[in-house]
Amino acid sequence: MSRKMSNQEIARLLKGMAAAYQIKSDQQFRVKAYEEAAVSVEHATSSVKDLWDDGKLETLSGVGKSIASYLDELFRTGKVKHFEKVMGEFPPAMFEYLKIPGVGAKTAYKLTKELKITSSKGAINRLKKAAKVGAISQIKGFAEESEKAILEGLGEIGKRGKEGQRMNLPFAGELAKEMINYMKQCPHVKRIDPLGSMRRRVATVGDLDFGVATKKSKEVIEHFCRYPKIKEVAAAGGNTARIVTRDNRQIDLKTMSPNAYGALLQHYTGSKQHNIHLREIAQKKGLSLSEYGIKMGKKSVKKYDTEEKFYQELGMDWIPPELREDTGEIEAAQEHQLPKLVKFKEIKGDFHIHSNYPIEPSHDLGTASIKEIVTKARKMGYQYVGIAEHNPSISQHSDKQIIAILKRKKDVVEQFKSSNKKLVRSTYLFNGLEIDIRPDGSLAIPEEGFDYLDFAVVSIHSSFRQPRPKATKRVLSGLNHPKARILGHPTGRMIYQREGMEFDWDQIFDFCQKNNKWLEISAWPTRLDLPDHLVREAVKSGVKMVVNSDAHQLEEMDLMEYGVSVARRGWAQKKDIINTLSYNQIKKLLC
Ligand code: DGT
Ligand code: CA
Ligand code: CA
Ligand code: ZN
Repeated sequence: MSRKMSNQEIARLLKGMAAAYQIKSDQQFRVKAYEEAAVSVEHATSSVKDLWDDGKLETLSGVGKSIASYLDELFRTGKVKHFEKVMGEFPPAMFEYLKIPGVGAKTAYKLTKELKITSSKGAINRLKKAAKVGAISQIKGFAEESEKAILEGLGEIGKRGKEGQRMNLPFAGELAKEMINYMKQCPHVKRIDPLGSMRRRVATVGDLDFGVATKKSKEVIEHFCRYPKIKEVAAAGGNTARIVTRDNRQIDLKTMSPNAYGALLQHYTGSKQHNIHLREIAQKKGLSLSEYGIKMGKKSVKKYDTEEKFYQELGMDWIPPELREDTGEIEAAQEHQLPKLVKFKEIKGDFHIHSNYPIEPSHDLGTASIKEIVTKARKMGYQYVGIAEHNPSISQHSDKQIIAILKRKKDVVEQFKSSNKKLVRSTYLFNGLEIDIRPDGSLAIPEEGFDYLDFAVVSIHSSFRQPRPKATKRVLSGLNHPKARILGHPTGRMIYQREGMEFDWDQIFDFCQKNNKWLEISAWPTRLDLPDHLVREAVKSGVKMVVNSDAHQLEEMDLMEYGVSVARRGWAQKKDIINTLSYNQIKKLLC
């Protein structure tokens, strides 16, 4: 196959199969199997193709044997004969319409039939036109509301881009904080927690979910439905409500009395796969699980105020939400072998901050001064901070000029340190640089320039499409310089914009481990790179990582917490993360 299929594309294919079966016949078990496989692929923390490469397709818990064999065919040959046969019976436009939020199999099919649209090319545009002239509400069984819904859905497609409207974790996190602050104004809210993918700190979040412990469900729900940024209440009643905000973000909220809150937390944190596995374990013990608690045979439901007690009842330790993806955490909890995950408060510094020092780079400069950065770092409780601006642009400077710029920057830093002794004694300043690894593996500053640096972050910012062996060599060559300690945003992925580069990770891990090089976990919202599944591989290989904010503005230093989330989802402990070391330990490693 010429190009790697993304999980999203594979999931779409599987959803297409589910839809085809739904219309073709009433084989509900097939529909369900494909739908479950699609969800499992969509939520997978690794690339499915990578799993297949490693012979680990079976670790995807929602993918059964027969679908796995079809995926095998897909990766080997680029297509699946059986899929083509089943889906080939339907107009290709139908599968385009399935991408519209709120449009299911039957509606999609009916639209193609009634509007006589078959080709997938231009299918969406033709549907838009039809909706605008009111042709959809003329279809039997379609009301004006469905026309409006489809128009809305179509509008969303545009905004979502190709990949769907999931939010980046840091964005969702800030939204969640706003909601929590708002909900806390209601005196009946005893406790509020983000649930679902937000609580699991997945790199992208579909919708926000919250749980509230309260004895006054009605009042809490009412308060929720009065959220100032609301566009509409999509549903409300009993102990649950769903709203849509003016910027089209869906938020779910569920309430529970405090004495049963533990089960609610557990149930709606998910993941779905984690919960399915837990349910199987419970069933074997004759227990059934729900958001209300645990039912023992014919007895009434037992309630749990905390999640710890809930998990304990099932014979296991409490599992940090970040690990709840059914990738071995349940087994580890049963054996009391869960890792002690790294915490945000253990982070003692940040090595990737762009200051506004006029270094004349070809990429973007930061906006904060060195003094602002060090002061902010101190406020955050850091023992040290590293500035790492982009290197001076090589197209606009001679080697001599670059050396002069770097020398001047070092002088400025030294001067700053001597005139701010007290500040620097509490939060030490390292003078670094983020240097491009050029396509041939060379670094974008002359050798003499390194004399004026404490350390370098080396990163790829161009030519992302090199073949794997060449890309691997490029990285190893870039990391080879003694001052190059950190590989910045290693895969170069941009969430929903660019897939990560493909390297021979074993070689890179091995090199880093032997030469004391550190892989960055960038907290930058569209990067979150290394991605969590690679963090986990790195941990297994004994590679050290460093969590950095890559801040270009002062407030962005606060993104650090999301980088730590990525580390935690990768099962990283304090010992795996280099910037949990104290200043004295770090100093020895850097000099
Ligand atoms: P997202 O929103 O796509 O990023 O992913 P989640 O994991 O937040 O999924 P969501 O919002 O559909 O549901 C929240 C959690 O609730 C999910 O992780 C598992 C749990 N859950 C328990 N029972 C159900 C159920 O019947 N349906 C769904 N969709 N989720 C359930
Ligand atoms: Ca959610
Ligand atoms: Ca939800
Ligand atoms: Zn960069």
